[in-house]
Amino acid sequence: MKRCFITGVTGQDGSYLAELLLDRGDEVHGIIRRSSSFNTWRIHERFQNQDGQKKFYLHYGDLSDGMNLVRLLREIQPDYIFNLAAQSHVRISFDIPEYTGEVTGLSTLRLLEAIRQAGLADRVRFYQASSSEMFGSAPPPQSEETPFAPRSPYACAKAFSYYITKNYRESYGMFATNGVLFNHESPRRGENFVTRKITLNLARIKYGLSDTLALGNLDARRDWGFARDYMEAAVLMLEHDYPDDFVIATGESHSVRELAEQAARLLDMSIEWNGEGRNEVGRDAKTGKVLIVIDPKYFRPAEVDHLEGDATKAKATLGWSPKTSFQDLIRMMVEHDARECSREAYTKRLQ
Ligand code: NAP
Ligand code: F7E
Repeated sequence: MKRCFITGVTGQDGSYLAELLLDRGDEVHGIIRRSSSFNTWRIHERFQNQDGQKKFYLHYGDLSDGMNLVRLLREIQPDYIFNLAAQSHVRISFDIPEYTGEVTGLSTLRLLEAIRQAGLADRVRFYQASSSEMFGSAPPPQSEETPFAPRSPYACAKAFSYYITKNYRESYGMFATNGVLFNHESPRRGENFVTRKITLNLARIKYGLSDTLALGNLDARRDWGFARDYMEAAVLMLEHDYPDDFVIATGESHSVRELAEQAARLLDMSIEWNGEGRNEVGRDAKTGKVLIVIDPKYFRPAEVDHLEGDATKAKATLGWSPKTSFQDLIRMMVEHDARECSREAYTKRLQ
C-alpha cells in the first residue's frame, strides 16, 4: 500500500489517477482549492469512504501556498507525489500569462522545495505532469530526443517545470520523473478543450439544445489518447527502478476537422465543408443546416500545428502502450454526451 499525494485531484487526470490508486488499495490524499462553488464533481460521487474500504482524503491547499504544502507533506508523509495541478488551458494562458507562469511553472519549484523542507527528498517519488506542448513548432514525430520549441505562456511554464524537475533529480538525487504526455481526453474532459467542446456541442445540436458550434483552427493536428490509459503510465513511471523522462502518446494524429467529422457521424450527421478561412462553415449534408462556424476568438496568437508522439521508450522501458483507439475514445465521449443531452432535452419537454 502506497500513500499518495495528488495536486490537481479535482481535474480530469486527477480523478482517473485517484480511482486507479484506490482500486489498487493505495491511500490517496488530494488538495482542493477553496472555491465559491463546488469543484469536486469529478471525484465526489465516486470516492466517498462510505464502504470503509477506500482511503481517500481531501485537504484544502493551493500550489501558490508553500507553507501549507510543507505542513501537509510533513503530516501526510507520502510515498508518491503526483503534481497534476496547473492552469492547463493553452489559449487562456495568453490572456493570463503571469498567473500561468506562477501556477504552471513556479509552483513546481515550490512543491519540490516543500518536499525538501518536509525532509522527504530521500524517500518520496515525484511525478511532474509535463506536456507535449513543450515541443511546439518542432516537427513530428516528437520523442524524448526532440528539442523543445514552446509556443505559448503555458508551454514556456511547463518547460520550466520540466527542467526544474530534472534539476532536482540531478542536484539532490531525488526520484523526480517527467511524464511528457500528449493530449488525452475523456468524458470528464473540461468543456472548453476542443474534443469535449465538439462532442458535447454536436450532441446538443442533435437534441435541439443549441444551434451551432463555433470553433477556431480546424487544421491543427493532435495525438489524442484516453486519459485513464495515460494515468496508468504515470503510475508505472513512479514504480520504475529509476527516475527518468518519458513521452506518452498513441503515435497517431488527426485534425480538428477530422475529429468533428467523426463525432458528427456517430450522431448520424454528416458534415460538408463550404467556404474558406474565417468564412468556412460545416453543414449537415442531409439538411443543409449550418452546424459549425469559425470564430477568430478561438485562434491563438501562436499555434502549434502538429503534435504526434513517439512513445517507443515508454513501451520498451515501462511496458506501457495505449489501450484505447481514437475511434473508441470519440465514441465513448459522444455516447456520454448524447446520453446527457437526451436526458436534458426530455426534462425540458416535460416542463
Ligand atoms: P485540468 O482538468 O485542467 O485540471 C487541473 C487541476 O489543477 C484541477 O484540479 C485544478 O483545480 C487544479 N489547479 C489549478 N490551479 C491550482 C492551484 N493554484 N492550486 C491547486 N490546484 C490547482 O487538467 P488535466 O487535463 O487533468 O491535466 C492534468 C495535468 O496534466 C495539468 O498539469 C496539465 O497541464 C497536464 N497535461 C494535460 C494534458 C491533457 O491533454 N489533458 C497533456 C499534457 C499535460 P480546480 O478544479 O480547483 O480548478
Ligand atoms: O486545443 C484547436 C486549437 O485546447 C487543441 C491541454 O490539455 O493538450 C491540451 O492543449 C487544438 C488546438 O488542447 C478550438 O487551436 C480549434 O490546435 O483542446 P485544446 P491543446 O491546446 O492541445 C496539451 C498537451 C496540454 O498540455 C494542455 O494542458 O484545437 N481548436 N478550435 C480549438 N481549441 C479549443 N480549445 N477550442 C476551440 O474552439
